[in-house]
Amino acid sequence: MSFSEAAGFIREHGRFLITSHVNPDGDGIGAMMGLDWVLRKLGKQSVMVLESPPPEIFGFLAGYSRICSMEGAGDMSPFDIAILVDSPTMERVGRAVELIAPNAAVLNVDHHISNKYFGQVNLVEPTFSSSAEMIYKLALELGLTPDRDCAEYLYTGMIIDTGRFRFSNTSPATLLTAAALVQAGVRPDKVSEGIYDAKTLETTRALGRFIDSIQIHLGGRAAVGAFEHDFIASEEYRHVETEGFVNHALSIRGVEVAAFLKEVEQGKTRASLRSRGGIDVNRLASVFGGGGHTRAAGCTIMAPLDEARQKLLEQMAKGMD
Ligand SMILES: [Mn+2]
Repeated sequence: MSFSEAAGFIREHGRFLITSHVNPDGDGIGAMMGLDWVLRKLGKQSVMVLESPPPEIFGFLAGYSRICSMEGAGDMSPFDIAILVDSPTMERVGRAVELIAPNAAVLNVDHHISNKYFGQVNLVEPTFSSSAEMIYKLALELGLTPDRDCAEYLYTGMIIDTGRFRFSNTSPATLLTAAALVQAGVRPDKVSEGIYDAKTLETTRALGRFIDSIQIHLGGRAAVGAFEHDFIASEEYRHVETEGFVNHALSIRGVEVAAFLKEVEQGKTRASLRSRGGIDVNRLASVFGGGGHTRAAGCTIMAPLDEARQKLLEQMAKGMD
């Protein structure tokens, strides 16, 4: 499916729901907001809804309050037209799926290699760094050049998914798009400060806790850090944003694969996985029903923390020679 077909889908409809996966990262948020800007520029109606309130850390983006949660959506009726961004499956949007009418026309815009092609129109491009980078190309396809606000949304998505242009998904095209966004008025220092230098004290303390929790396994090739359920359920944790924590485990010399485990509910452990190349964490995550990208993926393991760690390490060992 091409960008022109996705553009055609947008042109032929008038009122859209935009949503993304639960616990959205900066790419989910940036791509949603960029797409919302595009639709409104075209004179369309657009509503952004996520299962839960969006992470506060992206609150510096102009118009951020346009994003509502399912709770904030109240008794909004289901939409006939929906666009999912950065979500590999329909289920990943969580309860926001209730706002998509059963017979709705769905456009699926995503760059996850694990994408399940669930839409009527599927624009799935795993070679793109981020969904935000895809939205930039889609905007051009629709004859629009992002203004500074829109450029900031898309730039935010791109720096999150490329780790500030450090990861292997940073292609020449990624950097050319980033250059165009800076040309459009993005201040890289301002965006970077907004995301990386505006942490809550609880987040910085939690990073220390995460780093302390790291254990090395599989002869030094795997690093696993974890938060127990008690901490996750605490009042303090409500002010913690864990985006990027797992990379501290991956940055240890000799480590090829890293995991951040969170026992989100008793007996239910969420795993964020990162790899430097040798191990395909999309495949690793898929063993547990998750997915993502070759070097960044996630899954939920239906087991308490210690058991989840053991299961994961067994699968990691299988992926090594
Ligand atoms: Mn993404």
